[in-house]
Amino acid sequence: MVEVTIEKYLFVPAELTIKAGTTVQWTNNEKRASHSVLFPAEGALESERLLPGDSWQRRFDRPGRYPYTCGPHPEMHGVIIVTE
Ligand SMILES: [Cu+2]
Repeated sequence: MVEVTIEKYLFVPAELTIKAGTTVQWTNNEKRASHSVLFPAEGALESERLLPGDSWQRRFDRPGRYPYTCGPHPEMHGVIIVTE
């Protein structure tokens, strides 16, 4: 499993390359703000709202480029790049 943290309205790291079959876990490390993880290109697949301390996981089985944002904060951006 690989970790992405959410802090100061940023996904850290914003760009992450993983191998197919890897699970990514997003954890909200904010003190107050809640966020989500939203994949607009995939039927707007979205996590539940993550309160501070909450985590959400997604496993990536297919190689490709998976850009995402945050539902309530569309200015936040990240991308998962999945390789063979
Ligand atoms: Cu957000």
